[in-house]
Amino acid sequence: MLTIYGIYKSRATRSFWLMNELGIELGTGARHVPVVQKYKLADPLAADAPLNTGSPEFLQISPAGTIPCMEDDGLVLHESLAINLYLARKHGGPLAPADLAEEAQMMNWALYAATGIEAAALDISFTYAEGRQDDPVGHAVVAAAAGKLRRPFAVLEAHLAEGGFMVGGRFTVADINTAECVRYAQAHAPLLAEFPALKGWLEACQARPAFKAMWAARAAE
Ligand SMILES: N[C@@H](CCC(=O)N[C@@H](CS)C(=O)NCC(=O)O)C(=O)O
Repeated sequence: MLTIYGIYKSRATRSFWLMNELGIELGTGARHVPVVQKYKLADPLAADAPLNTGSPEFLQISPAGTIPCMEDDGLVLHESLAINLYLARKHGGPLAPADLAEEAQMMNWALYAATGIEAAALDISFTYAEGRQDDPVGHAVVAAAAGKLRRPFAVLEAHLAEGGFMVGGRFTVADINTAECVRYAQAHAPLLAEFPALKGWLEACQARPAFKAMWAARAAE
Protein backbone atom coordinates (compact mmCIF):
# COMPACT_ATOMS: atom_id res chain seq x y z
CA MET A 1 0.00 0.00 0.00
CA LEU A 2 1.07 3.55 -0.69
CA THR A 3 2.53 5.25 2.40
CA ILE A 4 3.10 8.99 2.75
CA TYR A 5 5.44 10.17 5.51
CA GLY A 6 5.10 13.78 6.54
CA ILE A 7 2.75 16.42 7.86
CA TYR A 8 0.57 19.03 6.17
CA LYS A 9 2.76 21.92 7.35
CA SER A 10 5.55 20.93 4.97
CA ARG A 11 6.10 20.32 1.26
CA ALA A 12 3.83 17.30 1.72
CA THR A 13 1.00 19.75 0.90
CA ARG A 14 1.72 19.21 -2.78
CA SER A 15 1.31 15.44 -2.50
CA PHE A 16 -1.81 15.71 -0.35
CA TRP A 17 -3.32 18.14 -2.89
CA LEU A 18 -2.55 15.75 -5.76
CA MET A 19 -3.95 12.79 -3.81
CA ASN A 20 -7.17 14.74 -3.24
CA GLU A 21 -7.36 15.42 -6.99
CA LEU A 22 -6.85 11.71 -7.69
CA GLY A 23 -9.37 10.58 -5.06
CA ILE A 24 -6.71 8.71 -3.05
CA GLU A 25 -8.00 8.87 0.52
CA LEU A 26 -5.72 8.71 3.54
CA GLY A 27 -6.65 5.67 5.58
CA THR A 28 -8.22 3.67 2.76
CA GLY A 29 -6.19 4.45 -0.38
CA ALA A 30 -2.98 5.32 1.40
CA ARG A 31 -1.32 5.05 4.80
CA HIS A 32 -0.32 8.35 6.40
CA VAL A 33 2.60 8.30 8.83
CA PRO A 34 3.03 11.72 10.48
CA VAL A 35 6.70 12.73 10.57
CA VAL A 36 7.54 16.24 11.82
CA GLN A 37 10.56 18.37 11.00
CA LYS A 38 13.28 17.81 13.60
CA TYR A 39 13.97 21.55 13.87
CA LYS A 40 10.50 22.00 15.36
CA LEU A 41 11.48 19.87 18.38
CA ALA A 42 13.66 20.78 21.36
CA ASP A 43 15.17 17.28 21.45
CA PRO A 44 14.41 15.23 18.32
CA LEU A 45 16.13 12.17 19.78
CA ALA A 46 14.33 12.24 23.16
CA ALA A 47 12.58 8.99 24.04
CA ASP A 48 9.18 10.69 23.96
CA ALA A 49 9.83 12.73 20.78
CA PRO A 50 7.34 12.17 17.96
CA LEU A 51 8.61 10.50 14.80
CA ASN A 52 10.66 13.20 13.10
CA THR A 53 13.13 13.81 10.27
CA GLY A 54 16.00 13.00 12.64
CA SER A 55 14.52 9.78 14.05
CA PRO A 56 16.71 6.75 13.29
CA GLU A 57 13.59 4.76 12.26
CA PHE A 58 12.70 7.42 9.68
CA LEU A 59 16.29 7.79 8.45
CA GLN A 60 16.32 4.06 7.77
CA ILE A 61 13.41 4.57 5.38
CA SER A 62 14.67 7.87 3.95
CA PRO A 63 18.35 8.69 4.53
CA ALA A 64 17.63 12.14 3.03
CA GLY A 65 15.79 12.92 6.27
CA THR A 66 13.18 15.15 4.69
CA ILE A 67 9.42 15.14 4.23
CA PRO A 68 7.46 14.23 2.27
CA CYS A 69 8.68 10.72 1.66
CA MET A 70 6.70 8.05 -0.16
CA GLU A 71 6.89 4.28 -0.18
CA ASP A 72 4.89 2.23 -2.65
CA ASP A 73 5.46 -1.52 -2.96
CA GLY A 74 9.10 -1.10 -1.96
CA LEU A 75 9.73 2.00 -4.09
CA VAL A 76 10.93 4.89 -1.92
CA LEU A 77 10.97 8.49 -3.21
CA HIS A 78 12.05 11.49 -1.14
CA GLU A 79 11.57 14.40 -3.55
CA SER A 80 8.08 15.90 -3.40
CA LEU A 81 7.84 16.81 -7.08
CA ALA A 82 9.08 13.34 -8.13
CA ILE A 83 6.52 11.76 -5.79
CA ASN A 84 3.80 13.76 -7.54
CA LEU A 85 5.01 12.89 -11.04
CA TYR A 86 5.10 9.22 -10.05
CA LEU A 87 1.65 9.20 -8.44
CA ALA A 88 0.06 11.04 -11.36
CA ARG A 89 1.63 8.71 -13.92
CA LYS A 90 0.72 5.61 -11.90
CA HIS A 91 -2.88 6.70 -11.49
CA GLY A 92 -3.29 7.88 -15.10
CA GLY A 93 -6.11 10.12 -16.32
CA PRO A 94 -6.05 13.80 -17.25
CA LEU A 95 -3.58 14.85 -14.55
CA ALA A 96 -0.97 12.45 -15.91
CA PRO A 97 1.17 12.86 -19.02
CA ALA A 98 -0.60 11.65 -22.15
CA ASP A 99 2.66 10.82 -23.93
CA LEU A 100 6.43 11.04 -23.69
CA ALA A 101 6.51 14.68 -24.79
CA GLU A 102 4.09 15.72 -22.03
CA GLU A 103 6.06 13.70 -19.49
CA ALA A 104 9.24 15.51 -20.53
CA GLN A 105 7.48 18.89 -20.26
CA MET A 106 6.22 17.99 -16.78
CA MET A 107 9.75 17.09 -15.69
CA ASN A 108 11.06 20.26 -17.32
CA TRP A 109 8.67 22.48 -15.35
CA ALA A 110 9.20 20.57 -12.10
CA LEU A 111 12.96 21.08 -12.34
CA TYR A 112 12.49 24.71 -13.35
CA ALA A 113 10.25 25.36 -10.32
CA ALA A 114 12.52 23.49 -7.91
CA THR A 115 15.77 25.06 -9.07
CA GLY A 116 14.69 28.48 -10.32
CA ILE A 117 11.76 29.48 -8.11
CA GLU A 118 11.41 27.60 -4.85
CA ALA A 119 14.40 28.92 -2.86
CA ALA A 120 13.75 32.62 -3.53
CA ALA A 121 10.01 32.14 -3.03
CA LEU A 122 10.71 30.47 0.33
CA ASP A 123 12.76 33.50 1.41
CA ILE A 124 9.60 35.56 0.87
CA SER A 125 7.40 33.02 2.64
CA PHE A 126 9.62 32.79 5.74
CA THR A 127 10.12 36.56 5.95
CA TYR A 128 6.38 37.24 5.85
CA ALA A 129 5.61 34.33 8.20
CA GLU A 130 7.97 35.89 10.73
CA GLY A 131 6.43 39.35 10.19
CA ARG A 132 9.82 40.79 9.18
CA GLN A 133 8.87 42.12 5.73
CA ASP A 134 8.83 45.76 6.90
CA ASP A 135 12.00 45.79 8.96
CA PRO A 136 15.17 46.80 7.06
CA VAL A 137 16.67 43.29 6.91
CA GLY A 138 13.40 41.59 6.01
CA HIS A 139 12.65 44.25 3.40
CA ALA A 140 16.05 43.64 1.79
CA VAL A 141 15.51 39.86 1.80
CA VAL A 142 12.13 40.24 0.09
CA ALA A 143 13.52 42.72 -2.46
CA ALA A 144 16.41 40.39 -3.32
CA ALA A 145 14.09 37.40 -3.64
CA ALA A 146 11.66 39.35 -5.80
CA GLY A 147 14.59 40.37 -7.99
CA LYS A 148 15.53 36.71 -8.49
CA LEU A 149 11.94 35.71 -9.25
CA ARG A 150 11.10 38.30 -11.91
CA ARG A 151 12.79 36.41 -14.72
CA PRO A 152 11.25 32.96 -14.06
CA PHE A 153 7.89 34.59 -13.31
CA ALA A 154 8.05 36.40 -16.67
CA VAL A 155 8.69 33.01 -18.31
CA LEU A 156 5.65 31.53 -16.56
CA GLU A 157 3.58 34.63 -17.36
CA ALA A 158 4.22 34.29 -21.11
CA HIS A 159 3.67 30.52 -21.00
CA LEU A 160 0.39 30.72 -19.08
CA ALA A 161 -0.92 33.68 -21.09
CA GLU A 162 -0.58 31.47 -24.15
CA GLY A 163 -1.97 28.12 -22.99
CA GLY A 164 -3.75 28.73 -19.69
CA PHE A 165 -2.07 25.71 -18.05
CA MET A 166 1.47 24.41 -17.67
CA VAL A 167 1.16 21.37 -19.96
CA GLY A 168 -1.31 20.09 -22.52
CA GLY A 169 -3.90 22.86 -22.25
CA ARG A 170 -5.49 21.21 -19.21
CA PHE A 171 -4.98 21.07 -15.43
CA THR A 172 -2.28 18.47 -14.67
CA VAL A 173 0.24 17.49 -12.02
CA ALA A 174 2.53 20.11 -13.60
CA ASP A 175 0.14 22.85 -12.43
CA ILE A 176 0.19 21.46 -8.88
CA ASN A 177 3.98 21.18 -8.79
CA THR A 178 4.53 24.67 -10.18
CA ALA A 179 1.76 26.33 -8.16
CA GLU A 180 3.12 24.91 -4.92
CA CYS A 181 6.52 26.50 -5.56
CA VAL A 182 5.06 29.84 -6.70
CA ARG A 183 2.74 29.87 -3.65
CA TYR A 184 5.66 30.64 -1.35
CA ALA A 185 5.98 34.06 -3.02
CA GLN A 186 2.26 34.80 -2.83
CA ALA A 187 2.52 36.74 0.42
CA HIS A 188 4.36 39.48 -1.48
CA ALA A 189 1.31 40.77 -3.34
CA PRO A 190 3.11 43.55 -5.28
CA LEU A 191 5.30 40.96 -7.02
CA LEU A 192 2.40 38.75 -8.14
CA ALA A 193 0.51 41.86 -9.29
CA GLU A 194 3.22 42.38 -11.92
CA PHE A 195 2.24 39.04 -13.52
CA PRO A 196 -1.55 38.95 -14.05
CA ALA A 197 -1.71 35.66 -15.98
CA LEU A 198 0.44 33.93 -13.34
CA LYS A 199 -1.63 35.41 -10.51
CA GLY A 200 -4.93 34.44 -12.13
CA TRP A 201 -3.73 30.90 -12.83
CA LEU A 202 -2.46 30.49 -9.24
CA GLU A 203 -5.77 31.69 -7.82
CA ALA A 204 -7.68 29.35 -10.15
CA CYS A 205 -5.50 26.42 -9.04
CA GLN A 206 -6.15 27.29 -5.40
CA ALA A 207 -9.91 27.57 -6.00
CA ARG A 208 -10.06 23.86 -6.83
CA PRO A 209 -11.89 21.78 -4.20
CA ALA A 210 -8.89 19.46 -3.85
CA PHE A 211 -6.59 22.36 -2.95
CA LYS A 212 -9.16 23.81 -0.54
CA ALA A 213 -9.57 20.45 1.23
CA MET A 214 -5.78 20.15 1.59
CA TRP A 215 -5.54 23.73 2.86
CA ALA A 216 -8.28 23.16 5.45
CA ALA A 217 -6.54 20.01 6.70
CA ARG A 218 -3.29 21.96 6.92
CA ALA A 219 -4.93 24.70 8.97
CA ALA A 220 -6.46 22.11 11.30
CA GLU A 221 -3.17 20.24 11.83
N1 LIG B 1 13.61 19.00 -2.21
C1 LIG B 1 12.88 18.34 -1.17
C2 LIG B 1 12.95 19.21 0.09
C3 LIG B 1 12.24 18.54 1.25
C4 LIG B 1 12.40 19.34 2.53
O1 LIG B 1 13.41 20.06 2.74
N2 LIG B 1 11.40 19.22 3.40
C5 LIG B 1 11.46 19.92 4.67
C6 LIG B 1 10.05 20.24 5.13
S1 LIG B 1 9.17 21.24 3.96
C7 LIG B 1 12.08 19.00 5.70
O2 LIG B 1 11.77 17.83 5.71
N3 LIG B 1 12.93 19.48 6.57
C8 LIG B 1 13.39 18.60 7.61
C9 LIG B 1 14.59 18.96 8.28
O3 LIG B 1 15.15 20.00 7.94
O4 LIG B 1 14.97 18.23 9.19
C10 LIG B 1 11.44 18.08 -1.61
O5 LIG B 1 10.92 18.87 -2.42
O6 LIG B 1 10.83 17.11 -1.17
